[in-house]
Amino acid sequence: MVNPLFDTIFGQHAGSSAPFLCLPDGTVQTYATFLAEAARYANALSEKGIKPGDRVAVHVTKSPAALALYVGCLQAGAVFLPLNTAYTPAELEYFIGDSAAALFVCDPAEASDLLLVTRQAGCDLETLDAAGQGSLADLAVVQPDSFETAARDAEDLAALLYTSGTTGRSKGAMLTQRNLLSNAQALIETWRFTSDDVLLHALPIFHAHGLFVATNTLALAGGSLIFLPKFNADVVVDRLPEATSMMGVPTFYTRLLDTPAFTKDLVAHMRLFISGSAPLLAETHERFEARTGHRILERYGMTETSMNTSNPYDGERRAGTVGFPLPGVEAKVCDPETGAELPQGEIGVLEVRGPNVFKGYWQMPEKTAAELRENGFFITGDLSRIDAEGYVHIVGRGKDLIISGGYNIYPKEIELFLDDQPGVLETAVVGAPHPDFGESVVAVLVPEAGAKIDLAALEAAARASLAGFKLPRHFAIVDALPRNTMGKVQKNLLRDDYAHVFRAEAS
Ligand code: MCA
Ligand code: AMP
Repeated sequence: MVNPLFDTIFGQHAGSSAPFLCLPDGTVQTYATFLAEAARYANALSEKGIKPGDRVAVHVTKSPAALALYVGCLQAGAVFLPLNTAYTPAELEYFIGDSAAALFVCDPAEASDLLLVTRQAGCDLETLDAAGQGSLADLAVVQPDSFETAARDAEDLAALLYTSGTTGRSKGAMLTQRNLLSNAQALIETWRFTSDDVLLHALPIFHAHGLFVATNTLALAGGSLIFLPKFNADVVVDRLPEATSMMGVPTFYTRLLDTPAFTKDLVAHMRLFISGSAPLLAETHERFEARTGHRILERYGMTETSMNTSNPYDGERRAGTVGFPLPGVEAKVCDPETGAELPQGEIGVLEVRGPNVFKGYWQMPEKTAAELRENGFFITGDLSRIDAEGYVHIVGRGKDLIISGGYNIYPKEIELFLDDQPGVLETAVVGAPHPDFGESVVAVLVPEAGAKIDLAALEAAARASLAGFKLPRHFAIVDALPRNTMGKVQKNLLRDDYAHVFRAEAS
């Protein structure tokens, strides 16, 4: 096989008239139509001088053309680097520079803001909008609709996905062909996807969940996607009758439960609902079953590893657990200090090993060495316990991380930004339970002596620099932060103090 990932997942469908993308306007793209467009993008990339191994950074709205660009990158052997559409130009500058991307593709509306940044980084800029129009689309439309697939090895990089770090600097997780292909194969086997499946796809395609878990898996199975631009509960309710299955973050499920038209009859025909990216409350699991008769199947993964564990398809889907290691994946619970495996039932840091585990962080050998052991085990930073029957429970996080609506937010990044604002002496950022997003961001600020913090100005500055989902939704101004005898901020106390701020807002 020339290019294992492309050939096995997508290339196998060349010329197939089976449906692949069912679009909001009711039209359907067959695999053949979609692959012809992907090949035109591969030709366009090649004409731009993109060679196998070059990074192509993509900051575009979800659309069939954006997905064709992803598959075109795979066929051309380029390394696909998707970026959250909420990122601001200030945030994008780091990713373009750090990855040394050869090409940056963005919406035409933001091209002028990013032209200088890309020029300085020696990176080309092309555009693609939500309707599939733009300079890259113009180049692609005149290309042949077949492409000689670039040869790639299983260990070659297929994608570079940035994931924030506890120090505030994002790290590029290097994902190989083997990582992505092995995970899609394990998921088909575990979740029983076939060519009869129609997956309701309302996730973004700039993260592992929507791009790899949903898209690669369904394409490998030869199934189709109801490909929606974003999650909207009313639209999802309209389209669910055509679906056999759905994947989502917990917020999707809580929002559906708040929608009266989401009834047992509406989903009686469904085969499978899957949740991940953030903890699904046992209460949501139970409410969902009471409403629909379906037990949501919860699974657990990370950008660095794709999926690691899943509740069983046939056996008991246990609320509050993430199930068993996937085929080919090993999981063990270790002492956070020594790394020694702990006796069964004890709480420690989960470590995982398997063909799904990434190759390391892009140009960060120290960080790679700190998190990826020489024996292949990756230290997830998630606190877990494995019960007597082998179910993995994620009981907390050893890392300072907030997960809001399935997006990861690293407090350090927000603190570094807020510390720099006028009148601010120091800050602590913590997560608090949120009825819609699961968790949301609280910023606790200490003013400089004699200074008054202008919260409106600070919020405006934050909005200009940080993606909207990272913005604190509650600010508190205090005289001092609680510290232990070592001088370390006691975030656990702050989490307790502010645990009710969003609950109070909701009531
Ligand atoms: C949007 N906003 C948010 C979030 N999303 N605020 C906090 N947390 C969020 N997740 C803000 C926007 O900045 C905006 O604020 C306002 O909400 C409305 O924006 P809109 O885009 O309309 O929001 P929405 O449609 O309500 O989006 C919520 C959502 C979305 C549907 C839950 O965030 C989503 O699709 N999340 C999925 C994330 C995901 O795919 N994660 C997978 C990561 P303002 O009005 O102030 O401007 S991969 C991963 O974690 C691993 C591998 C795994 O295991 O899967
Ligand atoms: P990301 O960096 O976006 O890949 O996020 C990965 C993190 O999301 C993991 O390390 C976990 O902390 C969290 N996560 C993903 N799935 C689950 C789940 N089902 N339950 C609890 N936490 C989860």
